[in-house]
Amino acid sequence: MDYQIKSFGIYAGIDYDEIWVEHDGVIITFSNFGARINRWLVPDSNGEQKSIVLGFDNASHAVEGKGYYYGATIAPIAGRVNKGQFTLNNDAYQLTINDGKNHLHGGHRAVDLQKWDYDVDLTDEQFKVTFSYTWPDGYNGYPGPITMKVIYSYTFNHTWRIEYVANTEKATLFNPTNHVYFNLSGNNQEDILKHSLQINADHYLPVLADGLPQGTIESVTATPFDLREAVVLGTVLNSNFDQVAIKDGFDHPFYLNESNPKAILSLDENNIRIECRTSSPCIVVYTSQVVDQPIAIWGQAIKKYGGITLETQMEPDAINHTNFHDISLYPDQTFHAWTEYQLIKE
Ligand code: FUC
Repeated sequence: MDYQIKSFGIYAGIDYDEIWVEHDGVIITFSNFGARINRWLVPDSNGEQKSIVLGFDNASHAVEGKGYYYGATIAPIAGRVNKGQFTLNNDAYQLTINDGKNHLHGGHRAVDLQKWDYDVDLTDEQFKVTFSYTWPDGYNGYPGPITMKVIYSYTFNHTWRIEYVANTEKATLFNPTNHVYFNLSGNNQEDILKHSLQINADHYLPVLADGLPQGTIESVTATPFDLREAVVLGTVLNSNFDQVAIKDGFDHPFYLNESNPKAILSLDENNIRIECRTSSPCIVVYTSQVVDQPIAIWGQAIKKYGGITLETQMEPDAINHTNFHDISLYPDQTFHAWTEYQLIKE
């Protein structure tokens, strides 16, 4: 295993890095612009390196495509908060509004567009990079400051592991995720409809048209959300089941069962799969159906269903639903969560 630090370009007078980690013919890259995964390059049958995740050419390209959050760390809260409002310890808070009438993914210029400090560490067993960022008290309405670490490692068996560690000086909310989009064909011109997805979940959360959870936890049985056996995405994404139709695909939290792996995304024709393990109770699956901001990936225009996310987290808008997990973080606590995506190519 080896690594190199290359430029990720300059944006608004600040320069950013992309760390290229190579192991066994596979390359995975991370940038300090948003503590993001940016490429995961796997050789195809002709030996050509193709990225199985969507990413950006450089920092200004990431700003151009910021609404897609490719590979970025999302914090303090992933997903939407209803009208950006919540009450914690009888104090009412108002977060900034950046998605219709709601708050989304930490608000304007959240951690996805910030420069993180980092340290790298390479041993015989693994590569590790620790990204650190302090969210200022009151930024986008969140109490803080919140000190965050996102620790990525890449191991000899091609597992990309994410660990989140956070502390706060004032009672706040914390529910981060990573917004990686997979396309296992390595060709973003090919949609993900031929991919199969298995999710070890008996329940899912129905959403409203604007993406907020309705608040109920429903059984997947006899719905397109029953992915307990692997399902080819093309057979479910065009379903006229109301919860698929309302979002033109998946943009839904799945409520995970205990045993790992929680999810397996595969593309049989390329003999490739990703197994996802996590300590988090939910995976939000988003099938990249909204492509209203025309940008290119690796020089080619993005397409509808050009990628799929497996966002591990607690429920979106959890603070406003008593039946969802507690996402509060207090000064005497340390937040911990982990997720692994393992690449398996036969
Ligand atoms: C996901 C979705 C949203 C949004 C965004 C890019 O997390 O829940 O609907 O479009 O990503």
